[in-house]
Amino acid sequence: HPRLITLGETMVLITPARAESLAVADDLRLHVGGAESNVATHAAALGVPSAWVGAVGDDVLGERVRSVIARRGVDVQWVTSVPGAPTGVYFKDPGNGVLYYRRGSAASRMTAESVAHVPFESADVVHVSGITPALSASCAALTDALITRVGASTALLSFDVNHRVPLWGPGIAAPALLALARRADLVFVGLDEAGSLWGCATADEVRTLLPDLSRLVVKDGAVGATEFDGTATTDVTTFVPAIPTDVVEPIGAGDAFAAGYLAALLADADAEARLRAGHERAHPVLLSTSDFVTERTP
Ligand code: KDG
Repeated sequence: HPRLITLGETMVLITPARAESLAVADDLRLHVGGAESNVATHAAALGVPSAWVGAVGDDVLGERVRSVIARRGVDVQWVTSVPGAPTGVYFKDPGNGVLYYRRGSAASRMTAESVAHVPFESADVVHVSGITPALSASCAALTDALITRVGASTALLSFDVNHRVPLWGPGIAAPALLALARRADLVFVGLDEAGSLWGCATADEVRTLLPDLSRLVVKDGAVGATEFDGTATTDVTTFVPAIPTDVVEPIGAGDAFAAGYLAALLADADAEARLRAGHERAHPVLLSTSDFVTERTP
């Protein structure tokens, strides 16, 4: 049985071969990426038996997504192929964010029914993110149903807020993502996104918005990460500074952080070790233009 099951969209990723803008790059590389399969990939590399659940097109790109994730040691047995719907694609423009070609993708057609057979309840941790509810109405319903399903089991529901601005209409993300976060067992959120979504200026202010959550991790980029463990009335707060880094590209680092943290949590590490494991996993990703590089010299 996988100890960690993640669910979300994984896409074909196109990046310039060198660290230059898509506006001028002639040589491109084809990768595979997606926040939740990135988490499963990093966790598997850390020795945690991990599965990723998603849907891909019934096409060569879908086959590529599935086989690349499998080759990284992640269990893909519950990944489905959707006839007639494309595999999502995104481009990464180094230093300038992402461009999505994913509307109507196979993953956007996932439903609660399409994952009914996946044994989420037998995992220790089920990890989802705030990207999935933004993909389509059926994916929003799926996220809602999955949180209810996992909430009724012994598995821990881990939620990374992962606010992806281009996927949401104005004013919709803030209440939707807050409502989902309140129902999780563990939430990861960047202080920057908590600021833009909910107007929070400090980790304590995020905690005030999520008072009943048993565990909250607020990541403040180059400064460090804070974990709140307990409830707002009996809280243990732990802060671990980030590893000093000349950041090349932040995309994907949050996924690595979550995986490092979750692997440590599954190994019964204490709060300080959990946060340290997150930083240590994120560090090489921050020094790279890839979502999932684990070892690399800048
Ligand atoms: O966390 C990194 C992700 O943002 C990236 O891999 C693309 O999954 C992706 C998304 O939906 O933004």
